[in-house]
Amino acid sequence: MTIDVQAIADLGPADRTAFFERDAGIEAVRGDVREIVERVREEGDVAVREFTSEFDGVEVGNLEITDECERAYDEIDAEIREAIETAATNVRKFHDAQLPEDWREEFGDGRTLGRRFRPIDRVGVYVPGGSAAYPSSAIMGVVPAVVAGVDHVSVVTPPADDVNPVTLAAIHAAGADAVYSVGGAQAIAGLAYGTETITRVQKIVGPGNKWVTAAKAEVRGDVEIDFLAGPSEIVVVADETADPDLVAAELLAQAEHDPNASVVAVTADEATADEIAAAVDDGVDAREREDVIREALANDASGVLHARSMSEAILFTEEYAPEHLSIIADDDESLLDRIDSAGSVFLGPHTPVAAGDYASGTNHVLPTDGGARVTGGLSVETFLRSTTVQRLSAGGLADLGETITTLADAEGLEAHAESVRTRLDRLENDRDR
Ligand code: HSO
Ligand code: ZN
Repeated sequence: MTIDVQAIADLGPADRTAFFERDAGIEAVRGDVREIVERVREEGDVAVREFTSEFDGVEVGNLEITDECERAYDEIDAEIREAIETAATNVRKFHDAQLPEDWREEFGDGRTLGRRFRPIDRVGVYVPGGSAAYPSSAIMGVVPAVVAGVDHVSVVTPPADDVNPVTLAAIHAAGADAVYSVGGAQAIAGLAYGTETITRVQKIVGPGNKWVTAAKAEVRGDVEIDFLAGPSEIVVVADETADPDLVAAELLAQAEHDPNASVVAVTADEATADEIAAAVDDGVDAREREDVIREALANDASGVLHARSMSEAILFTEEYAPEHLSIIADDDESLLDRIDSAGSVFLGPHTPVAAGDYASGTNHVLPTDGGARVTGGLSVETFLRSTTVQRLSAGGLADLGETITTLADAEGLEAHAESVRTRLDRLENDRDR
């Protein structure tokens, strides 16, 4: 079997750690990454060029390639251009729907409170290159920033002798303001601290390999980041009505991303588990990226699991907190009601994860490694900051005055209390006059 079939009840501590404490392997490169980041911070473009030559084997001409992206857009195959536009339009519409309205509301006599949303000024989006060059990730990173109203969206993407023109075209279509031909930790450092060429940004988003991810961890604190995204993950929750071939297709699809991908199917029916594993076995040979897929299927964090009940399957899923959750079961909605931790959910037999990966409109930059326990994926909010706004009327202050002064006195912050009493005294004098 290319994928293990196991009972959840039989999982030992090591199995549970493999499933629940997935590790993107970034710690091992933290030391090297720190050096790269420091050098780019101190030496700017010179260091960027040197690292690009060392790691990508490319002597870059112009670091900025914004115009090249526009040219690539004009020159690529019309059919691909159209697909990019359709995907970008759908992603734009879904993210448009997320734009929050500023609001103010009366919360008691004379106490008006509200929230206001403003875009971050300058953000950077990492778009992977190399064997994992994803034009779709350009759309997923850039479009929400544009929708949020970010003033300056920079994109970094690694150079190569044969950079995929479709990636460059997608970066242009998504609406990036500036594009730089640099990847890896040096790109993250360039965005975080700025160089002669690269504009310093306030927040960096987007997926990348372990060097990129380690660099994001390194610069966090000096600059905001979205989250640390590792290899792809999926959990498919299936019941006995699910077509095993479709479940297998979902596992094979996410497995082709990365030898370290974690792909799991979980079902309460042992026969279904066996059928899914057999379908994976049958399907793997015909896949172009068979080698990557086989490694991912053999990962300790991959498997077909059978539970004693759907409740046990749900508990497993909740503890795993997958990046992608597919539910192919009769009562999918009620199963979903019992799950809180998942990055993006795909319901029913006609909803492949690939729909969200490319074109339905939802974002595919999602938390991995259990990040879904505390955060969602990229959204318009990723690129907004909120401000609270308030106004008290004279009556509103009079109502609240004693509560404030009592707490301020209790904290020993007499000047705080006084800032209120002064006002209350004035109000009283005004009334006496
Ligand atoms: N499934 C990936 C995103 C992607 N899929 C890009 C295809 N292209 C996120 O884990
Ligand atoms: Zn994918």
